[in-house]
Amino acid sequence: MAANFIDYVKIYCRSGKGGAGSLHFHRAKYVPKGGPDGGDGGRGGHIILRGNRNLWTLLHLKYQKHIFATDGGHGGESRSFGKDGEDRIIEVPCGTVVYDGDTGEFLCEVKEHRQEVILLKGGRGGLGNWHFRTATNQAPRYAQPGEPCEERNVILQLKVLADVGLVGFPNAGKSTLLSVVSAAKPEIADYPFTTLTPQLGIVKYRDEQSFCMADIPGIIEGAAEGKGLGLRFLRHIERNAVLLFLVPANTYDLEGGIGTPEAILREYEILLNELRKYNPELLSKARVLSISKSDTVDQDTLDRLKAYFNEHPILNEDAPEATDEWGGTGPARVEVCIFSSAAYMGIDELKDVLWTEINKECNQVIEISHAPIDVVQIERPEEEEEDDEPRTIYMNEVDEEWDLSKYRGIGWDDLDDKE
Ligand SMILES: Nc1nc2c(ncn2[C@@H]2O[C@H](COP(=O)(O)OP(=O)(O)OP(=O)(O)O)[C@@H](O)[C@H]2O)c(=O)[nH]1
Ligand SMILES: [Mg+2]
Repeated sequence: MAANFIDYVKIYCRSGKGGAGSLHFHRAKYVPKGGPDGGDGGRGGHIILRGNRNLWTLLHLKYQKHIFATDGGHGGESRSFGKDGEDRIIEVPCGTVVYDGDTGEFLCEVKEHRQEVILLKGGRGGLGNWHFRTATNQAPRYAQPGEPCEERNVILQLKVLADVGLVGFPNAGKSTLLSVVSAAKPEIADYPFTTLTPQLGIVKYRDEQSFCMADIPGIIEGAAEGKGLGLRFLRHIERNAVLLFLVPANTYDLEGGIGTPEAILREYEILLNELRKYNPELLSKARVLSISKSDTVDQDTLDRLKAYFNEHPILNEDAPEATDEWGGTGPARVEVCIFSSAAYMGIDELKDVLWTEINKECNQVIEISHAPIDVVQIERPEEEEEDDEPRTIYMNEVDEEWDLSKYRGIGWDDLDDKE
């Protein structure tokens, strides 16, 4: 499964050259000085991207390194036009963003089914000499050449379009939630980083309504610096209307113990911080904080948590101002839900809250600017695979993490000295 989820490809594309206009004079028996009759060249083929909602990944482009459109044909005698070059249409899933492969600059994006975007324009064909005839120059001895083609490396990145994105530490129960509310069958296990690639699920809601939920790999503190799986997958929640934060109820805090509001808020803040480092615009999205695995703590703890968050509502200062029940405006409130996927408790309430948030007018706009990407730093999944030769670590190699000198003076060294 993991190998089939391709959300990054780099392709070298070239549109077609325009055909040259023809330089030709009409010739026929008994027609002296037949005059210019060179026809125009044809247009070169475009490279076009077309959205296709039946595609979910860029897998079909993984092994396609070059895409070339054909050139336009040259113009001919008797004012005949050259043939237009054939366009090349690249089918991509909705939500594909295109960057320049050399500079990382954002070029365009395809969001809707059947939406077509011309990525590279084919050159226009040149005009034949027939166009240049004038009263004073009845025999123009020139015609236009065709326009050159365009060529560039492009990077296609998929940013899936879901309504709700799950954000949480590894093992928070994200995949379990997705498997309970939708028909998706993500891998679930009690070790961190079970989910390695984003998963999507369609959540059925009451009368025939549904919304889409995206489960992405867990985030840990320092993800922005590349720890864990890094922030590579965060782009998949860039366009979600609502972010659902998951913090397990049995989160441990050294001071307070298990399941205290402080422990939960601390984890929530770490997650927020990582999102901020990735793209501060993510913070302006509607958020819901959910406390998962509620079956792992006793009822008293849950009651205490509920009471605490009722008294101390969490506010989302970055979101657009929300209107409250009394008509006033203020920072949007982050709803807090408590649920357990294992015991199926609180799931329906959670869906209610999500549905309300998705349909709020202020959350409808999910436009986000696509920052240029760093083409040098960017990870290339297919190249990483080749590079996993086991590395031997030799004892005399001084690695900072293995630097034993800092342990000198404790334990063995003391013994050695004495001997
Ligand atoms: N008791 C209890 N256990 C749960 C609940 N939800 C998930 N778990 C367990 O928590 C562990 C991790 O669950 P996952 O759904 O794989 O967690 P995840 O957030 O997807 O983790 P990663 O994919 O590694 O980021 C599994 O062993 C689940 O069985 C719950 O509601 N109650
Ligand atoms: Mg998972």
